[in-house]
Amino acid sequence: MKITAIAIAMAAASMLTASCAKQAPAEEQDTTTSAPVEQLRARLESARNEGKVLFGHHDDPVYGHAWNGDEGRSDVLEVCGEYPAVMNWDLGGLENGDGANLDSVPFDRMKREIIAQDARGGINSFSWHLRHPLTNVDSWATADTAAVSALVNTSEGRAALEKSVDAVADFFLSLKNSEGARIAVIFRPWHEHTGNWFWWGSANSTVDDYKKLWEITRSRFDAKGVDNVLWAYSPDRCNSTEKYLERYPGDEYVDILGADIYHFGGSEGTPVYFRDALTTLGVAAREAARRGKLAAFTETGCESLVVPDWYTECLLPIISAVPVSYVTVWRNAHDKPQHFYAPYPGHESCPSFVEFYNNPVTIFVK
Ligand code: BMA
Repeated sequence: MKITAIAIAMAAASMLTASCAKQAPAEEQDTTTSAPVEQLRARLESARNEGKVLFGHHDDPVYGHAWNGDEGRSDVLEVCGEYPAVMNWDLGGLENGDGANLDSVPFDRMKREIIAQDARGGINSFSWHLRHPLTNVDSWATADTAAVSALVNTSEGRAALEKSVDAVADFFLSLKNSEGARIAVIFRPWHEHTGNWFWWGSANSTVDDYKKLWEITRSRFDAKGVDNVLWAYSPDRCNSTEKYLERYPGDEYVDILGADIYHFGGSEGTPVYFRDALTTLGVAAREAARRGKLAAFTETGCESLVVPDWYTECLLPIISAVPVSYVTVWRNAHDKPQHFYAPYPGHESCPSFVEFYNNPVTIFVK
């Protein structure tokens, strides 16, 4: 199985290197005086141009496998000695004024960790599993096929959506470093919309209505003067360029072309994971190069690391083959023992992870 997977990766890699030549930035960025968001863009471009990939982990320093809320901890740090370069956070709950997000991470703690991650030279990225602004059902409630239309095509819905979006915009505006400068971040709204597990998924939204979600989100951010966000577009697996771009809101809305693709089915699932990740990320990287944008593997993972050498045998070949600037794996839940995507001390996947960490392709926070 392993040999098959590697053979697929090698074949796809040679195909991809032929078609996704790494691009030089259009012009040299002055990273000392440019706006924080341009400095962030330049960092991601330079990682790509050097053939390197920043490693990220969701909710990394606030909880992990069998611990919650401690200070100064991180499963990644405890396994390899360094924090991830990218920390992903989820803003679900912020739209309702909750004190903690949907996974019980207090927003004040999150903010402290965002500032700390920025201060140590790291990057912060955000997903948003929001509740429906009109009906208040959670992101996974898919029964209402008019869920998106009601928000973007009625004045009542639009007002509710704008209120939710404004809460996120205000949160980003409030992220400042110790010198009072805004911290640049990556925002990845309306993600995995090509699937059907969120109320903004393709079964519950026309193409035009989905694009309106982006337009309204962006117009509220612009109205509030949010200038510290890079926008990431992240469908689920797509088997063609047409599928990938079907709901793409437009170059004026997107800075990073991503994809969220998980490894299912243990070793048996490895060839499918390689095929889907390489195909979808191949499209993302090609389109990013063509449009002068960045590409990223915005979400991935193999739950429970049931393939113990997953980091070196699966993830590393993929991110080495496609010019993505960063890769983010999902969370290590503290209250669900099987729900983890990064190793924790003592887990059998640690040697593979440490090898991944030591590989010259990967970048952690230092
Ligand atoms: C899912 C799982 C859930 C979690 C949700 C939002 O993938 O991790 O346990 O509540 O994401 O973060």
